[in-house]
Amino acid sequence: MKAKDVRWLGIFATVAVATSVQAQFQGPSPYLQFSDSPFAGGTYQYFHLETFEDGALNTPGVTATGGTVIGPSSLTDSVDADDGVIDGSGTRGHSWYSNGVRTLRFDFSAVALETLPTHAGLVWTDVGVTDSGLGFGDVRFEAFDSGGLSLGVLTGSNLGDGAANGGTAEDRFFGMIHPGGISRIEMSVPTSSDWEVDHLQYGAVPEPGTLAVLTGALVGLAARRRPRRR
Ligand SMILES: [Ca+2]
Ligand SMILES: [Ca+2]
Ligand SMILES: [Ca+2]
Repeated sequence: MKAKDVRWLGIFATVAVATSVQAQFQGPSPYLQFSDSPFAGGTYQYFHLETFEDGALNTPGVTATGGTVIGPSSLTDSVDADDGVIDGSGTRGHSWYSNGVRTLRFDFSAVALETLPTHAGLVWTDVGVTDSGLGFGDVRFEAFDSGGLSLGVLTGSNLGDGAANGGTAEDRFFGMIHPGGISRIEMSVPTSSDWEVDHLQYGAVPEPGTLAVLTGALVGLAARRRPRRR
């Protein structure tokens, strides 16, 4: 490729990157099963859904800071469908319990996954004891780009059902779509260290804008390189 062509390709690539950085929050939205996810039905290079039903956080390329798996109990608040029946209860499933912290953090590995997720989210399922009482609290979801910079905060105000018994009507999905990649997500309940999440999910799709512009650039270069007839 000629130096001039490389320069043009660089310009096209810069335009492509500039059009691919928009961050788009999803939710908070009701969630009883995976098909309620705004990410369901998409086409992905990879997609992982961690339901915790095997008793572990073991989907690839993710590391948690804070929290632990809890299994079936009268206080467990799994996503409703995980116990096999949508019946308004998540007590017979597994979830990820805050276990004494107010912020749960999930880091994604670009090495293990080959490319950072463009889609990442999870479901807030419960708050128990809070600073001011039982069963209601604000929920804060934050996502970070490939350089570790915040992409913003999505807040759910006063979520909950006033109880700590596995009811599922108040469960809410929080997520982020960022074509430039997501290196980490965090969820917090600023007034409680007694709460649960479930259905951690993340996947990557090719950036259509980048592909379209780069394809256009390559087609343009091919046309320019075609030998001319005299
Ligand atoms: Ca259920
Ligand atoms: Ca579960
Ligand atoms: Ca719940």
